[in-house]
Amino acid sequence: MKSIKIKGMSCQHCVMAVIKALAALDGVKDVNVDLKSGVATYEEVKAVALEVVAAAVKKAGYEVVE
Ligand SMILES: [Cu+2]
Repeated sequence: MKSIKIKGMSCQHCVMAVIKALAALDGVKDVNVDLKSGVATYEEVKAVALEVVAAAVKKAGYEVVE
């Protein structure tokens, strides 16, 4: 399981936007986002570069910090 920290989420709408953005990536599944900690976790069906994940998060309006 992969784990990333995301900055900028403030409500459940943000959580859904991030989940949607990550779930749309080829190779990513089982996305979970915890609003309180800002941590997103997901499983990789195949290798997905962190830059690709970060770009998707950024496109949704948020930022990967770790
Ligand atoms: Cu929000």
